[in-house]
Amino acid sequence: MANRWKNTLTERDITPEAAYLDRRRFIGAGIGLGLMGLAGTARSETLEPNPWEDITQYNNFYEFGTGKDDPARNAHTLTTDPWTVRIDGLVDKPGEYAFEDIMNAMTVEERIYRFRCVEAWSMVIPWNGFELADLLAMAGVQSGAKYVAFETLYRPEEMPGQRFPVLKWPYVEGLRLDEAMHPLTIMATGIYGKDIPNQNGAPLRLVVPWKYGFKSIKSVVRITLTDTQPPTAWNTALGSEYGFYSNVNPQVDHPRWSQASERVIGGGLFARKQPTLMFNGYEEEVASLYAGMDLRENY
Ligand SMILES: Nc1nc2c(c(=O)[nH]1)N[C@H]1C(S)=C(S)[C@@H](COP(=O)(O)O)O[C@H]1N2
Ligand SMILES: [Mo]
Repeated sequence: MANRWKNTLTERDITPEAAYLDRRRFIGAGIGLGLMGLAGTARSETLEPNPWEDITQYNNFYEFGTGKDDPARNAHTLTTDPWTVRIDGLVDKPGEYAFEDIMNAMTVEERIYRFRCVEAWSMVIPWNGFELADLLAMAGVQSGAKYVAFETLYRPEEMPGQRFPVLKWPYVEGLRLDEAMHPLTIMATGIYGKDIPNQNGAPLRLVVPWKYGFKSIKSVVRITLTDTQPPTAWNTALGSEYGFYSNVNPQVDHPRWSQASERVIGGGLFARKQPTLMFNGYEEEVASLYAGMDLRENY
């Protein structure tokens, strides 16, 4: 897959994945930790990314069907060029931003993040993307803004799942402004240095690594700054099970299953289980956002 956007190019466009993984081990040895910045690697452990196949063949993207392999099979129908993102609400410069213009203004970097679905499975994904805070700064956040609302494309001709009322379409999500501005929160445009595949939310999707995967809304076409908490797709569908915050929390179980551990994707039938970490391992970075809050109440 060729890169469409010049500044999404990384060294891995010319480096085979195997060499890339070697470099990761090198970094794990303690050299180049500075590179990782806030990418959650302050913890001593080194994250080993899942292979490309895991990340792009096992997906949740209900606009293309509810089976894990449906998105990979069906998402080729999605047209991602041209693409615009409407940024509106409480911003100084509302408007339709062309994806190319966004990419030219943003600095794309690599973030290797844990990714934990509310269904109790997880992967490690090497995203390429930019901080959401930088995009919001470009639009100029006004002082009255308290929340950020996100919306996925609604295009049933290309998204066959939208012909069925599985969720209320379009898929919507939301963050508190401080969560949206946190440096760990990114808009991802690539994986392993390649353009993000359609099934993973091309051409740009949110990634909030300390929250359950469904908060990381795909194929975003609209971002709205508001002063009231916006509705979210899964909360609207089943509010008793999916809250607005949806922070990864091994101590607060889903009403129908435990969140204490997770199945690591890969490894087939003998898939490994591992304990789930508070805030998905990003506690040091984000716990202060929720100081004094009852996380059981605010699930
Ligand atoms: N628009 C949209 N965004 C979505 C979803 C979806 O169905 N539609 N699924 C969510 C869920 S439940 C998860 S776990 C992640 C999966 O992302 P991945 O397929 O890139 O791993 O996307 C999230 N974003
Ligand atoms: Mo999920």
